[in-house]
Amino acid sequence: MFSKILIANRGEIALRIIRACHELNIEAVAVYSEADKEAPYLQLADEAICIGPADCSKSYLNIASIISAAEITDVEAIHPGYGFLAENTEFAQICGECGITFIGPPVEAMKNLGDKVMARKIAKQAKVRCVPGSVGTIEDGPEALKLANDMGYPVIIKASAGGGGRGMRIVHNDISLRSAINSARAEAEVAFGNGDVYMEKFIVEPRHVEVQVMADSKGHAVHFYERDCSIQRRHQKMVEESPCPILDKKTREELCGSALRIIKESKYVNAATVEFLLDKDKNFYFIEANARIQVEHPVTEMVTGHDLIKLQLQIASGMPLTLTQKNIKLNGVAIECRVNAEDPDNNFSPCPGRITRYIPPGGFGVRVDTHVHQGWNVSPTYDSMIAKVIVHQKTRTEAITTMKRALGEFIIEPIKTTIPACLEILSHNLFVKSEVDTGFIERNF
Ligand code: MV4
Repeated sequence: MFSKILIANRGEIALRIIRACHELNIEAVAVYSEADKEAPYLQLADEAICIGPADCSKSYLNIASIISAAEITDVEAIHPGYGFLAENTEFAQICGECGITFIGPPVEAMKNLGDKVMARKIAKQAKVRCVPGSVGTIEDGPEALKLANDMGYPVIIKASAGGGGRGMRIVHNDISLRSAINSARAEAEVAFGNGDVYMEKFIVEPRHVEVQVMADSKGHAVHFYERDCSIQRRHQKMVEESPCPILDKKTREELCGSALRIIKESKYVNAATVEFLLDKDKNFYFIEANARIQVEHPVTEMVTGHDLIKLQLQIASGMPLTLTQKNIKLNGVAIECRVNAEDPDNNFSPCPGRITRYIPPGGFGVRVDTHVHQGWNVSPTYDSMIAKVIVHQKTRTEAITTMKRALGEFIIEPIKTTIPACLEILSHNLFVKSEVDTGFIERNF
């Protein structure tokens, strides 16, 4: 096992990783920007190093600065958390060249899954159903027109290097197809430096269901069941839960088995999330895979009882998974609500500022993952997510009750947060019945 690692991230996930390190007797080196120098989790770290100014490109995204910090502190590995450099193949490669273990997948697997056209090919080789669509990339010519007509509109154009909703165009007819392809291409070129796009049949009002998997370097892989992340607004998830409340046992087995086949086919190591769309008839289709730990990983931890960050550290250090699939059982229901410093009455615009009163919830079945505290100044420079409230109960009904109770207790003043919006979602009868899809927020709020 490692004796010392560096955490190339900030906020709640940096604190989450520090805690896992300490339970494994690993020294944790934190890095921070000038804007985060007062963060109390830096005191919990065994060492803390300033890596630059508030601006992310000069600190948390500054590869040279982070590698320097790792060299100076003589760490064996770097955990990238989520966001920032977590899926940056150049960073993972440089870590390797410097003799530092990147706590994540091998560069090759990361490149293959990061390229969505390649990921579709891998999924097909693994005999996993993808959304019907183009075999590879498409041009704005007659072939695209023919494919769209063969499948029938609507279709969706996606950037091969994209993800999370950027560089996508929904197309309803022949007339707008060419311009959609060209504008998606242009947007992808600017955003990702790669203009490749592909086409899929547009699945109307799907649920977003994702499978947590973990693979070791010996070729052994297990899944930790699925999360339903359908409650999202403009591609930002707001409420996540595990398990997906509408899956039957057989579909769940097929879904999780499919995710594992993709992971094995791509020679993947460490934590991954395999994303699927679930249509009205409960058919699932692979869409993409994320090569990182995700924000919503705690719901999976609560229902399976396994610490995913510890497993990441063990696997990255070369240890084999001692877990077998039959040791991973679903127990109860977990729900997570993201608390963002945003104003729901003002189009969810960021609402930074100093927190003068802060009282977090607690009690039976409640977990709060956060780095904030009374007196903390929420910076406008970073992501607006400031806390995650996770509840775990025997049934979904009880989980909703506990979450409403916990969010009701949570005092964060004077900044505006998404707590009232989450409470509205939890009280909505369609959410209670779980008759939701990815358009739920836009249609109902
Ligand atoms: C889709 C889709 C429907 N059909 N693909 C959104 C983020 C990215 N991970 C994939 N996404 C989607 N892919 C097919 N074939 C619906 C979404 C989607 C969405 C699309 C447009 C506008 C809002 C959306 C919200 C959630 C999901």
